[in-house]
Amino acid sequence: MSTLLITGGAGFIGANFAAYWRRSRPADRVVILDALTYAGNFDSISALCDGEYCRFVHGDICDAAAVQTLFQEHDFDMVVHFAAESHVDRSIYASQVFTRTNVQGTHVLLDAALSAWKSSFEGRRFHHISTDEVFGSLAPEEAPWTELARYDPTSPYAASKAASDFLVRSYAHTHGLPVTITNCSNNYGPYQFPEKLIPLMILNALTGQKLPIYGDGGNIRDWLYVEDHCAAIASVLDRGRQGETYNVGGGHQIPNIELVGQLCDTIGRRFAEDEGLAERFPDCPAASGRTTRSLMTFVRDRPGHDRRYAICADKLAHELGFRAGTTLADGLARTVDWYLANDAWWRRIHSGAYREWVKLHYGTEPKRSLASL
Ligand code: NAD
Ligand code: TDX
Repeated sequence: MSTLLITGGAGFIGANFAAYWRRSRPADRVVILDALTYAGNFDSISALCDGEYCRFVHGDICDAAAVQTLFQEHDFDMVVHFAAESHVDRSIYASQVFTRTNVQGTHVLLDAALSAWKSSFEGRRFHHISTDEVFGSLAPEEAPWTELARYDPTSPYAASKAASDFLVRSYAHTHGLPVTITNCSNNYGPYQFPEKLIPLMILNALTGQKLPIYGDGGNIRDWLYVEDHCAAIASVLDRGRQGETYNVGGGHQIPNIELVGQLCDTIGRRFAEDEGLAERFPDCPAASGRTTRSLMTFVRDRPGHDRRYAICADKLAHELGFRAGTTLADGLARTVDWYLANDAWWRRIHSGAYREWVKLHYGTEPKRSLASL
């Protein structure tokens, strides 16, 4: 039986990971530490938090005193560190908070782990969740990044994640802290905050709003279904070598414009199969038999927009026997189905931040706020 600290467990991937761990390791104890920023959502984890096997702590990873107290109260075997500011666009417009949370917050956690575990590192692990964005941008003909690719972050977000990765590695090298790092590609699935491409497109489509494609829509991402990512992290926690970095990719590279088209077609199929959806989402073009693709709109490009990300996940496959198994078609269908079935989750999301974000990008308010739908 282990005790885990999951930071950022009320966010998208952290909440999925907490659920995955509770399902697969019911005897373990989990403490979720989350500041509940705009991206955190207690609704995503409330069903898991029974107070005994899973406890929620509302707190800031930058608060060194609170973090150290938490390490004294719980004898953590593992830290799985997700907490971060995670949205590239936000880091373009206001990046200071990215340095604070992603760099300083990671530093605070490393110090707390080092201090709590210094008598013996036996059975301990600090696992840091990083991103493929630390490697920069690939040209069309370039091979996917391996773990040996040079760090070349281009956005303030990616730079803050790269800095946090270097801090984690430095604690392993200098102090012998037992760490592992995973650098994953773009995740998608249930509970993702609707500022990221896939949930934004699904919810805009359902509510009849424009589907904003940045630039020419030719930017390529490598999509990883979140449950595959959770299983990959578990395999690294179980069998990964200390001090190592593992890339996690979905193996599905696709230009944004094609991805959004596939999402529109998936939504269209669901409306054709279920007449009740037209009543629930009357503003969606599919409710009146039209294609949702009609909402696709080219908008001003993201400054410094990375052209292509692609991950080589062979090390994870060869060393730990894990490869992501969800096909893109299946993952997108499951994701669309989740947002269709869980509109109570997304309708309750605080609308202020979302409205502000939409205004920043389109210069107009959304037709209706998500909260009032
Ligand atoms: P998210 O934005 O959905 O969630 C982040 C969570 O961290 C939120 O619950 C938020 O409240 C919490 N948080 C933020 N600042 C905090 C602080 N100071 N103290 C405590 N909690 C705080 O992010 P996500 O998409 O779930 O990403 C999780 C991790 O995975 C991040 O480290 C991110 O860099 C990395 N990552 C994400 C993706 C992706 O596609 N989403 C891809 C690669 C890597
Ligand atoms: O409205 C949009 N229109 C659009 O064309 C949005 C929100 C995005 N895009 C494009 C930009 C990217 O090319 O879609 C692609 C994906 O965008 P995001 O969802 O913002 O993800 P990205 O910038 O690729 O970063 C993501 O992957 C790596 C996560 O947000 C990061 O946390 C992770 O580290």
